[in-house]
Amino acid sequence: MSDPTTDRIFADIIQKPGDFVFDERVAAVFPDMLRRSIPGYSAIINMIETLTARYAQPGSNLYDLGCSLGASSLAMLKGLKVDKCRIIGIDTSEAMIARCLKIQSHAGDRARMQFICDDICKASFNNASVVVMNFTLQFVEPAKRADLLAKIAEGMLPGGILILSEKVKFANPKVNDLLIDVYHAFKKANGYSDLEISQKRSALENVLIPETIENHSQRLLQAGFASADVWFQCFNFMSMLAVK
Ligand code: GEK
Repeated sequence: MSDPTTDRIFADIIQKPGDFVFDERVAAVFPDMLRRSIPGYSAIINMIETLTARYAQPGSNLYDLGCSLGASSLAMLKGLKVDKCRIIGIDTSEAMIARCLKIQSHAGDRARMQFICDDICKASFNNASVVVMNFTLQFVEPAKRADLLAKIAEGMLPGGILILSEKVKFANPKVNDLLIDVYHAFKKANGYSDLEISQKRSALENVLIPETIENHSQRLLQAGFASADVWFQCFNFMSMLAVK
């Protein structure tokens, strides 16, 4: 029997293809899926710990938006060097939050962490020194992104940071095609078949809407951040640091 924590969701031909959803099947294999599908995922998680150590302010809130199983929340918890902070993870998927609560109940200083099932577009933010959106904004309807980022910026303390990681596209079609091509080679090297790669790509088509790095940085500045710069990039995946 195959390992139940290995991602085989798109391994067999799917007769009635539908949009990708964050359900129990996805939650059950999620760490394996992210590790094999996002170049640099574990490096980014490690840097969330490092950046939290540098930017978390005493008595402030730290938000993990689209927390899934709480990997970024746990990294923030590990990085915290100051007192009286709260880490608040929010995700709209009930399956993710249910599994997150089970996993993170073993995370030690549990009192500082809280996980909520909600849509981040409806949530409110205040007194925030560190906000993480690790591959979540790409799933938010494009028309709602500017308002969401402005609301986040408004809820942040001076000197606070937003870590925004996203799959991106490139304005130059040749560069775009090349980076998608090498990304697919990365997935193949991680054991995904051509069928898995193409079926997942179709399922994400209407769900994950990437934008260019320029779009992201301009919108972050308009939202009220003083600066917004890329600190990590691998192929068509990147992470930005926006300082309030
Ligand atoms: C990690 N950050 O491991 N409100 C709340 N959650 C949402 C919304 C929304 N409007 N839209 C999507 N999500 C994690 C990984 S995964 C990335 C994040 C990926 C949630 C969705 O339910 C899913 O759990 C998460 O955003 C995206 O560091 O699968 O590529």
